[in-house]
Formats: sequence, C-alpha cells, structure tokens
Amino acid sequence: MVKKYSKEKPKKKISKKKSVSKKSITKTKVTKTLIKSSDPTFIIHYFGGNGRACIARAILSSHNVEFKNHIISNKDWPDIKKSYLCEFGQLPILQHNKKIYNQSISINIYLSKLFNISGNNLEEEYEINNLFCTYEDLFSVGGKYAFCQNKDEKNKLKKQATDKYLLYLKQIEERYKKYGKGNYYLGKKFTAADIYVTVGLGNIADILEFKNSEKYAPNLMNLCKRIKSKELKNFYDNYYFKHSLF
Ligand SMILES: N[C@@H](CCC(=O)N[C@@H](CS)C(=O)NCC(=O)O)C(=O)O
Repeated sequence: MVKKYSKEKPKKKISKKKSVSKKSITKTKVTKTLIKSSDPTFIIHYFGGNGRACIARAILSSHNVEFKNHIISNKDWPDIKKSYLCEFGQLPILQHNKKIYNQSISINIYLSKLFNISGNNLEEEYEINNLFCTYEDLFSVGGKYAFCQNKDEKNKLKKQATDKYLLYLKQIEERYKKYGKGNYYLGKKFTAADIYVTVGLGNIADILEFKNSEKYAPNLMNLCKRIKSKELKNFYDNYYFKHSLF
C-alpha cells in the first residue's frame, strides 16, 4: 500500500554496506510511518488552524464518522512537505481508505458527494461548488492579512479583506433569501452550503475579528446560529480552532 502513494519509492531494505545520506534516511522514515494499515478510514492532515481544512473537518464531524485530525507541527512540516503525502507540497490532504486526495475545494466536493450533501441537482451543485470557490477568494486575502508582519501593510490588508468579506456576505445573504425557503440554505435539505456559510464565512469573520455580520446578513446569521448548535455542534465543540490566527 505504502509504495503506491510514494513520490519516491521507499527502499524496502537498506543494505548496511551501502552509504545512505542523512536526507534519504529521513525521507524513508517519513514515508514508512505516514500511512499505516491501522489508520482510520479518514484522516485530515493539516496545520493547527482552521484555514483550508475547516470545511472538510466540518463535513466529517457532522456525519459522526471516525476520523483522525492529524495536526502537523512546524517542526515536522519540512519532511512531510517533501514526502509522497504532499504531491504539490501543500496541505490540506485528505486520506480516505489509504488513498490520498489534495486541493481543498476538490476535497470538499469529494466529501460532499460521498455524504450526499452535494445538492439535489446540477443547479444546487453549482451553487455549492461556487460557494466553496468563494472561500478560496476570501481565505487567500484573509490569510495574507493574518500572516503579515508589517503593521502598515497589515492594516491595508485588513481593510481589503474586510471589504471583500462584506461584499461576499451581502451577496450570499441575497442568494439565501432567494433559495432558502425551507430550513436550510438551499431549502429543505441540509447540504454542504450550510456547512460553508457557517464554517467558511464564520472563520473569515473570526480571522478579521469582524463582529457585525448580523447587521449585514441577518437571515444568514440566523441560519448559522441554528446550524452551529445542531448539525455542527460536534464540530464546534471539538474541531474548530477558536483562537487560531487562520
Ligand atoms: N490550492 C491549494 C492551496 C493549498 C495551500 O496553499 N496550502 C497552504 C496552507 S493553507 C500550505 O500548505 N502552506 C505551506 C507551504 O506551502 O509550505 C488548496 O486549496 O488546497
């Protein structure tokens, strides 16, 4: 199993006589320990923050499936980045049945389909996938703000990110007024759109320390409150990083 996912084929036996560089030993070690036969069905590999993994974590935890939330430390990251686990040298990674999936938007789509919350028809699927893409727009500018060290630049980025968040928030509120005639964002059924508006928009607001979302999107925020206390209670109790930078 392990070999199948290796960027570089792990050497099964390293001859004692051959000299092996320190670098290749590290790679082999990481390769051998990352995927184990005892692994749970689902693993999310990501850093200790919400970032680009929060929607996938929320999908899994809202379906009460056993999953491992593998938090990668800064110390371990350089080796993992070079390993077979990270095809493009980035996180998040979803491991499902020992197969590896990358790119957060496609991971979210994959999990939504797997758990049958990806919409009832092409139009609903479009709406959900479109929302996933807006998270990328918002997170890329919000993340830049979060990690910026220069005070002036940081203030500029915060304004840019907040303006963008407000634009998206108001537009998504308008969409919800059009679609959400039932209990949920798209109507009667709980879908990944409900996860996105609660966790995705919620995380961006937290990154920006924006406390006034109700003023601009009262209907949406009402929906999020309900989802937070019901379908996503387990997620918010156990997997949401409340004081994360990202
Ligand atoms: N398009 C990719 C972007 C992934 C990405 O930028 N990941 C960041 C964390 S959010 C990362 O791995 N940064 C560490 C690095 O590049 O070394 C996705 O959506 O998954």
